[in-house]
Amino acid sequence: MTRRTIIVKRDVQAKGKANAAAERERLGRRGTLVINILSSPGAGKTTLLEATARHFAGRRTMAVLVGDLETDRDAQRLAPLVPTVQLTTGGACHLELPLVQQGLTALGDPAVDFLFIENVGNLVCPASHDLAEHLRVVLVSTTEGDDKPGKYPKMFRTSQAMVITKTDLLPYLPFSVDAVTEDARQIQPQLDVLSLSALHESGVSDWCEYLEQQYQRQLAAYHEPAAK
Ligand SMILES: Nc1nc2c(ncn2[C@@H]2O[C@H](COP(=O)(O)OP(=O)(O)OP(=O)(O)O)[C@@H](O)[C@H]2O)c(=O)[nH]1
Ligand SMILES: [Mg+2]
Repeated sequence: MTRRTIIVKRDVQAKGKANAAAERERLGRRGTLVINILSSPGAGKTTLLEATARHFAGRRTMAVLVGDLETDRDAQRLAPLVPTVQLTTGGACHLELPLVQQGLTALGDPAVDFLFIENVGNLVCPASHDLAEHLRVVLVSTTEGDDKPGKYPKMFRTSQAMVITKTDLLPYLPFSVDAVTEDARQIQPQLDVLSLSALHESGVSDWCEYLEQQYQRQLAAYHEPAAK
C-alpha cells in the first residue's frame, strides 16, 4: 500500500475561530458575559447553575443554554428559575458554536448580563471548541479525585477558572484542595481557583462575586476610549 502525506498549509479551523471571535465581540459589546461551564459528567454543573440563578434573582439577568447527548432533564430543572434552552447533540460529546447560536436564537437572543453555556459532561472534547465564551470555567468535584488536572491538561490549560465542587463531602473523601490546586496551576499558573458546595449553598456568594468582577471588568474593557 502506498502512503501519501498531504500537507495542509492553512488552519482548517480558521473560519470557526473567526465566527467565534465575531460572536464574542457582538455579545461582549452589548454587555453580555458568556461563560462556558465544563466538567466531567455529574460534577455539579446544573446544581451550581440552579444556585447561581437563585443568588442573582432580582439582581442580575441570566439565561442558560444547556447541552446534553439526549433528554431535556437539565433544562427542566433550570427553566423554573431562568430562561433556558436545551441543546441536544444527538450523541456528539461536545457543543459547537452553530448549535449554541441556534439555542440563542430560540431564546430570543436576550441581552442578559450573564449567558451560561453548560457543556456536555466530558473533560476531553469540549476543551477544543470555542463557543464564543468570555470565560471558561472547569469544575472538579471532590468525588472525582484530586489527580484530574494533570490527566486532562487541555481542559485546564484553556480555562480561566477552576471551581472545586461538593466540598461538603471533603470530610469523607481522600481529596486535597491544595493538591488539585497545585496540579492545575502546574498547567495553568494564572488559573483562578474557587471552592464551594452548591447543594449547601456554601461558597456560592463568592462564586457570584467572582462572576460580578469578571462582568465589571468586561464592561470596562468594551467601554474604554479607543487608543489614538
Ligand atoms: N454532596 C453534594 N452533591 C452535589 C453537589 N452538587 C451537585 N451534587 C449532586 O451531584 C449529582 C450531579 O449533579 P448535577 O448538577 O446534575 O451535575 P452535572 O455536572 O450537571 O451533570 P451532567 O449534566 O449529567 O454532566 C446530583 O445528584 C447532585 O445533587 C454538592 O455541592 N454536594
Ligand atoms: Mg447537568
